[in-house]
Amino acid sequence: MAAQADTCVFLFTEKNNERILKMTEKIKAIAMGVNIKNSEDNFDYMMEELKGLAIACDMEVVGELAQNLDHINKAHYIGSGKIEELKGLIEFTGAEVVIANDELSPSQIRVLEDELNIRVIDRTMLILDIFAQRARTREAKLQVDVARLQYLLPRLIGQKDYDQQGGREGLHNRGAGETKLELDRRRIEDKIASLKKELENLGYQRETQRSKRKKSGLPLVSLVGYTNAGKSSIMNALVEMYGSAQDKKVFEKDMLFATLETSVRKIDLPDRESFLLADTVGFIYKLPHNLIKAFRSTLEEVVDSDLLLHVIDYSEANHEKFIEVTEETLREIGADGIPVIQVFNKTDLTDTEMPLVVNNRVYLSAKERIGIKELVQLISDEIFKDFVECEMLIPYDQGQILSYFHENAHVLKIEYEEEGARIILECKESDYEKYQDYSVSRIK
Ligand SMILES: Nc1nc2c(ncn2[C@@H]2O[C@H](COP(=O)(O)OP(=O)(O)OP(=O)(O)O)[C@@H](O)[C@H]2O)c(=O)[nH]1
Ligand SMILES: [Mg+2]
Repeated sequence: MAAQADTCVFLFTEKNNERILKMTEKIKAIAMGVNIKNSEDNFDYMMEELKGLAIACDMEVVGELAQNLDHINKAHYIGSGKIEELKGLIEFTGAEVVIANDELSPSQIRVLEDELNIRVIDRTMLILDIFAQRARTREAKLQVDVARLQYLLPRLIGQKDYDQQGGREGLHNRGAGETKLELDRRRIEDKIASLKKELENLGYQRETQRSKRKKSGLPLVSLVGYTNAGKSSIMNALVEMYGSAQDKKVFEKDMLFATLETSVRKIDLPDRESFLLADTVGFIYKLPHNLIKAFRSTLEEVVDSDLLLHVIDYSEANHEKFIEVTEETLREIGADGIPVIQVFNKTDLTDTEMPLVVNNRVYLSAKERIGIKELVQLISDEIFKDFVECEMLIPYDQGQILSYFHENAHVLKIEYEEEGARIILECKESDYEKYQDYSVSRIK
């Protein structure tokens, strides 16, 4: 429980008594949302998801309030009449927090809190809190901290004047008081700057790893998709079937944002071709921009990929919308334009027969390990499509070509003969053309 109090910084206060109280009780929350007319978003799903986010942040959802509007109310998110209804609901349920389904402006929060007399938070804050709870590595923690402070900065400044009006206690004391930064804009800015600097240093290390990986010449394939779609499960299925024995499995679990860090594993296919597979953080509706920016370095793996496996929870009625959200986020990080295989996972929970391959789509079940071979075939066809299999004879005074092929191609066989090294290899079409003078025969 202690960890929970440490991590939900937006929700817990420094004041000892209250902190202990909140550690033993779940905070009661009301989920509120505005259903904008003619919007393409699936409002009901988003509200369910919002409740899921609240539960993941260890709250108890005791009520829900939805309003149909042409547009969001600029001053107080929901309409004035609805605020009265919300007050009644708060009184009836004893709720301590109201959560908005959209990101609120600092002034909207201020006005609503003034009206309602309890804390008002939003979807963005919940997502940031969950990320904070899940972050394990130094880099992930720093990235989340930067995003949270950036989110907090304008809101604390707005809050300052408001608090000076006095008379607010308990939950109204800003949770992030723990950081003791709240009334000091400069200190927050300095903190952000120093965190970014530390991140930059870590970035150099990551860069070294990346260039090492590039040197290995192995294609990089990344798993991307909505949170909880089964990306890590697919990674584990592939590692189990084609990874090396010492490769550890990655964490898979039925919860939002189980994965925050990128993990890379080497997959060796039966025909001796290999590639690197990266598991990455999941996406969600309205993933906060600050968070995407902060996670840019983690997501560089995705941007660098030769191929993306877009994993979709096919059992989820809303999956078409998830596809859109993922595609939008990929555009935002600059990973559009990379070839994609759509992996419809959890087909075991649907009526569709599997395994099934339709063009660049595969319907499978990571859980039941059905369709994994078909997926691997699709991957292999895509990443090795412009590879040539050939035989070459490299004279001994051209040692640098041989090392180039060792690093950038798959040398399948090598024999040292009098005139040079006779190799059978798979290499890129462009490399084959470049070194054609040494070619003995083209096999494929
Ligand atoms: N029925 C069924 N469940 C699956 C399948 N694949 C994954 N799951 C379950 O779905 C849940 C989420 O799986 P993960 O692999 O952790 O999902 P993820 O996409 O990595 O999620 P994040 O890391 O949160 O983005 C787990 O409870 C899995 O057991 C499948 O093929 N069928
Ligand atoms: Mg995962």
